[in-house]
Amino acid sequence: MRVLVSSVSSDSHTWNLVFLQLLLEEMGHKVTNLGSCVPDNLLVAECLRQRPDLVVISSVNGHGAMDGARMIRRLRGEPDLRGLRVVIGGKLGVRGVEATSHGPDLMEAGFDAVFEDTSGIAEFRRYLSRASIRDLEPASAP
Ligand code: B12
Repeated sequence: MRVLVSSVSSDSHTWNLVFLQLLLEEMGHKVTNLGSCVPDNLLVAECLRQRPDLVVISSVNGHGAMDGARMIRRLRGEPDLRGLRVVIGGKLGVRGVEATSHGPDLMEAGFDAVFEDTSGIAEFRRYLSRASIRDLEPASAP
């Protein structure tokens, strides 16, 4: 798959993005990494320009749930991006392991999947394997 990796607008951390890029490349995917502090409008413009198969959003500064919800609503507002697969993960709030899950709200806002830091990376790997298999299926498959 062609995968776009990005952070949200407020988040300046970068090693999370490098980690995800390496993981995805090791799994055979082609990655464009937009880096940290990506404004919503830039992400939307790059999605329209590159038409990736999957967008992976990462945030660890604690504002990911808030920034992510705003960003995905903006992205889903573009008619051409309504069907684009977009997932988010990382340390999405400021309450750490005590936090209630941000998953339901972020799914409601428009993400296809949410991978909170506490759930580890195995679930994300499984999701990627399933997503890749689906992309290989012919369009007419039942
Ligand atoms: C290095 C670091 C910094 C560096 C970043 C340098 C750089 N070039 O990236 C600097 C000093 C700049 C920094 C700044 C800040 N930081 Co900082 N930083 C860290 C630190 C020590 C390590 C982060 C790191 O690089 N980890 C290595 C990467 C590979 O791992 P990771 O980020 O944890 O990501 C993993 C998972 O989260 C997961 N993951 C992440 N994204 C995704 C996405 C998907 C889809 C999936 C499946 C998984 C996934 O996979 C990764 C690998 O396991 C952490 C504390 C810690 N020990 O984690 C704090 C930490 C992330 N920082 C924190 C904070 C608060 C800040 C600041 C806001 C501090 C401040 N008051 O200024 C600022 C951020 C400002 C901003 N605008 O964003 C907090 C966040 C708190 C929270 N979320 O509840 C942390 C957790 C420290 C703490 N315990 O309080 N930071």
